[in-house]
Amino acid sequence: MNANPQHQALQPIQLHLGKSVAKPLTPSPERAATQRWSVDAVEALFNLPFNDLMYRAQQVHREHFNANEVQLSTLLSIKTGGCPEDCGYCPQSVHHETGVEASKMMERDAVMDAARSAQALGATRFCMGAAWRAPKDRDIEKVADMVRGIKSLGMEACCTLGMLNGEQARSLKEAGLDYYNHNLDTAPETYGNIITTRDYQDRLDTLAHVRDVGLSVCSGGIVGMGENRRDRAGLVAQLANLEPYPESVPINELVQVEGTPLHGTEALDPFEFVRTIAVARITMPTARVRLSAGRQQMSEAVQALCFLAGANSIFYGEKLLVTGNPDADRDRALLDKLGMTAAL
Ligand code: SAM
Ligand code: DTB
Ligand code: SF4
Repeated sequence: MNANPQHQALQPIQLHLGKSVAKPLTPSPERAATQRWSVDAVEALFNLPFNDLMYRAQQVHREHFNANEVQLSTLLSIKTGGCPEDCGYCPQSVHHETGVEASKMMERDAVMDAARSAQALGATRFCMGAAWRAPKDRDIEKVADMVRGIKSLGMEACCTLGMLNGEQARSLKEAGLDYYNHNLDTAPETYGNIITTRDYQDRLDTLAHVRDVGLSVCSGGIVGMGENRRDRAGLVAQLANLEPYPESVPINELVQVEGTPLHGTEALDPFEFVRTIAVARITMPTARVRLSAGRQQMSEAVQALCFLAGANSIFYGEKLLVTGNPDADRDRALLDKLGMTAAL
């Protein structure tokens, strides 16, 4: 037996899941034995000396992936602004004066042009985002048509449209959608400080609908919103304890937009961001961990540390939804410098 309590805390523990956790339809065999992580165990990972944490993350990463490959996803905002939700980080909420105008849903042809350009630049996944609390059924029909278009190009398709019911999730699945993105964003305890127009259980319910119809799950969160390390551990534990855990885990650093309540929040120490990536990698070994929003403000050295910590996906293309992202040629130059290649 290990006498060091920290080492004991590093072992995931097996527990039965409560009602509130999304259930899988048919977990793949390697995911069937998902282990439950206590917040203490995840926090103990965060508390490791930096080099030990990086070593452990690299070991896990190399067991499951080519450590020199990164998956490229391109985002497109197909319906921007005017969102009735009050998420404190988001420039697209009607509750905040950010100068983002509400616009109508894009036409299918324009979406297809954007997808073809993304594919020509090397993206393999195309993610369509909409500033909705929850789509209407007629919105789903239009988006399903876009999904069929993306699939006809041979790309992976992902959508992030807000809360879904089971029927809507099924329509998207039938159209060929691969992934649905729906972030838990923060720990359950801090959710009410950031968003008041919905609760954590709403997020878990949508994730359960998405799983139930056999869609792959993309779910992660935002760090740098003034939370503490325990809160970050709480977010990662929630994600890792979904059964099965998400196939894609976007870790966003808050992009501070003037006019949002979180503008002016003290910036997160870059090493803490890298630690979050490493802890996500260790607790969700086969997931694509995506170094997501915040790269425009991030040095190349910190991005390289994120790859070392197990990030193996990025948002690729000059724009996220409404804010900027590094240009594609800058990203290709960075990957070249690091001897990394795009996953096919
Ligand atoms: N409306 C849908 C929803 O909230 O689920 C989909 C679009 S919403 C913009 C998708 C995600 O973008 C959010 O869950 C959040 O993680 C991320 N996001 C929004 N604003 C952000 C910001 N300023 N910085 C970092 N991530 C942000
Ligand atoms: C995710 O986790 N991050 C993306 C995507 N999923 C939809 C969005 C980031 C948004 C950053 C601020 C903006 O441009 O609106
Ligand atoms: Fe709306 Fe999504 Fe922005 Fe929240 S994060 S305000 S739900 S677009």
